[in-house]
Amino acid sequence: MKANGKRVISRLEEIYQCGKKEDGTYTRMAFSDEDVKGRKLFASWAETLGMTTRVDAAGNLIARMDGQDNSLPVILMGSHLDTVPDGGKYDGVLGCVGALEVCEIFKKEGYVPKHPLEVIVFTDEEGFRFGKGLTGSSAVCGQDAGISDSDLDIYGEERGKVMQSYGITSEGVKAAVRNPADIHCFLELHVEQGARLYRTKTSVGIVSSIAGVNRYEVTVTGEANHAGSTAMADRKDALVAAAGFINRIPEVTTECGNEFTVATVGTIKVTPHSVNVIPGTCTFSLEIRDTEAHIMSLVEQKLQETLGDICKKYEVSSTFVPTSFHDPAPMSDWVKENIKKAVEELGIDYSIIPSGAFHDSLIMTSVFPTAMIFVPSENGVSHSRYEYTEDKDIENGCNVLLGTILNVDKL
Ligand code: HGY
Ligand code: MN
Ligand code: MN
Repeated sequence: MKANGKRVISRLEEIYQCGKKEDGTYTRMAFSDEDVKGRKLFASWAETLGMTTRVDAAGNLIARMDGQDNSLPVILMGSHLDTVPDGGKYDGVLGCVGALEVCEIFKKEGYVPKHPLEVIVFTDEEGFRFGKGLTGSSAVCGQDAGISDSDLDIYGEERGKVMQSYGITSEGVKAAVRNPADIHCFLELHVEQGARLYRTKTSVGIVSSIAGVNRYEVTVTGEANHAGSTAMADRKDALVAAAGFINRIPEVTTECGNEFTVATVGTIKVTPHSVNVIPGTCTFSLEIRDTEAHIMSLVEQKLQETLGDICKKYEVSSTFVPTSFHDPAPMSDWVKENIKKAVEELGIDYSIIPSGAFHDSLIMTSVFPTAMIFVPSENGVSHSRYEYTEDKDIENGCNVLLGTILNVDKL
């Protein structure tokens, strides 16, 4: 049995087109019309295969194929269809389309697995709309998704209203929790989004662990004042102090971390936000990621100290508020072993690598045996319209997923 690479690639393109927007980007923001369109298309493919589809209480779209013994726990595969703004063709979509391909091959070959199979399209993995993602996987794992109907998105719209497009509520998502005994394992095929496989010309990555991610909201408070009549020596400019701190982040992170340690300021706003007023406050996001929790703590501590020193120098004050925490997450040994077996059977070269990006698997691995298969991203580019993975790598990834499902189905 072999995956049909052409079919997978044409489906990636079809889902991509669902994200086409008037501004020229291809964006499927969670809960948007484009996202809903993509999910409908995906559900129609599954239904054509004779799979049953349902949307759970967290808005996860689930397509199911019966096994020989439906009392056995489900083999779950999938990823997400939502994108970042001006995103690429592969991030998330490959894991959904690749999982459907496994089901399609089984159907066409008349092969009925022992376990029932489910393909899951998780709700709002990216989280850029409300600043918090992994919503669907958190709910499935019985973890607090940290959402409320009164949350405001980047356009000032309320979450409760926005999520109506999926027919879900913030309180209701909890009902999507799954029993660990009901799921045999979870597999996610994904593009690497980094450059390790590409640079080493390696076809497949077996993910060892997913970097943890801690987020904070930092606010520097100075004094708003007249931009013309306040002498430089008299200013308490919140933005200048914040810029001084942000400028130090790369150095501090590199000093206490390793090659996987990263820290990023991704959003920033000042008040009162006027050309002729010295910024009185500057609020920005800070994110720290690493594969080891103690390094994340050390970076946090050093950055807090640096912020304190800089604020003292500029005579301003600051707050440093944690907004979300996810520890680094190892993948399941036995599921990884079955990926390795599949790769070796296929004679494909591979390496074992960590994931710097997070995925729904970061959450899933806390409850269900979980592992990830990576394929190369050209030049390591992702979260961008320039994201690209070669056709042969897409096909390899789908075949490795297929081989792994055959292996885990025997257990
Ligand atoms: O941000 C992440 O790592 C994920 O790709 N959403
Ligand atoms: Mn992404
Ligand atoms: Mn993704």
